[in-house]
Amino acid sequence: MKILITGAGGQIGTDLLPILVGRGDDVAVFDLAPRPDGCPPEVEWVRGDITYAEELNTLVARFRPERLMHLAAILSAAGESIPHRAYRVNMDGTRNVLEAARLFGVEQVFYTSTIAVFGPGLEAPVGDDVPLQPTTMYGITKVAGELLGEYYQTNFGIDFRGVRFPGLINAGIPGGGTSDYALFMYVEGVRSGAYESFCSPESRIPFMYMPDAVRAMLELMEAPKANLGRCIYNIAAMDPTAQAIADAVKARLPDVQLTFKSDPARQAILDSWPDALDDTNARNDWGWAHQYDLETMSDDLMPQVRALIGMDGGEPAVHA
Ligand code: AKB
Repeated sequence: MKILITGAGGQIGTDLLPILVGRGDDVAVFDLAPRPDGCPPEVEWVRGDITYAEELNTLVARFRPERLMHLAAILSAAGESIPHRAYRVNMDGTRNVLEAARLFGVEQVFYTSTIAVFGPGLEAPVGDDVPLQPTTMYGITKVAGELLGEYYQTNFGIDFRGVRFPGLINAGIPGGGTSDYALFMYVEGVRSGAYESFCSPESRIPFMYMPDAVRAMLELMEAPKANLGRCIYNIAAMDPTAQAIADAVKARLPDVQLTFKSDPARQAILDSWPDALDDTNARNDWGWAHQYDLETMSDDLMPQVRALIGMDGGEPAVHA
């Protein structure tokens, strides 16, 4: 399968690329960032700006992907500090991807949506079909992307599908999200023995371990269209408080100092998101089932973080 991925230099792409290459896909990447160390040599890496349609179109016209996975986006915390850029990247970027798919006959566009499409005051667990009233630029642009993709499916026959990701955790450094405190507890905990989370210990949002997140993308991508009752699905795995995550880290790193100092801006973003998601539709339509909870994730993740930082004595990969 020929697959073009936008924004694959970020947190998801780092784990996704080797899996796609490993299963025999022919993969190209379109990203503003340079090719990172460790990118599989089979992947064609093209640097370009998603807000310029011509740059993307040139690659799509040449590579002729059957699928386009659209990961490029500015996340929630970064989006609040540069809202106009977030609007441009997330809105124009998504339109350019869908338009490239229409112009060059790409069969499927996979969209990475987020819990940030939801706004405050929803009773958990929050289902797929509640009113979407986000209060961040990131959330607003992701709602628009969901709707635009459905428009392209209805009017131009593009097979548009995607998931609303919770906060994602892996052994790396994420780029500009508000859910990042969870990952930093593991990475900074190992690297420097201490981390001060920018939220209150009671903060609770949905989270998912990256191997589950990548598997969700692959399973939904391959699911028969006839089974899918909708384009965009909530998916869920765990919904620990920040304190519960700190406890899981401390159980594996007893000397670590994990403290909390709530930053009003980032706390407000977290408080606007749901505590937990209802992912019944994903489970019923395409058999979604998470494998990792907080404990099994922590057992699997901690040795990877140690290998990345402690034993190598190196710095973790920084994703744009
Ligand atoms: C963020 O924190 O902005 C992202 C997300 C929840 O979509 N990780």
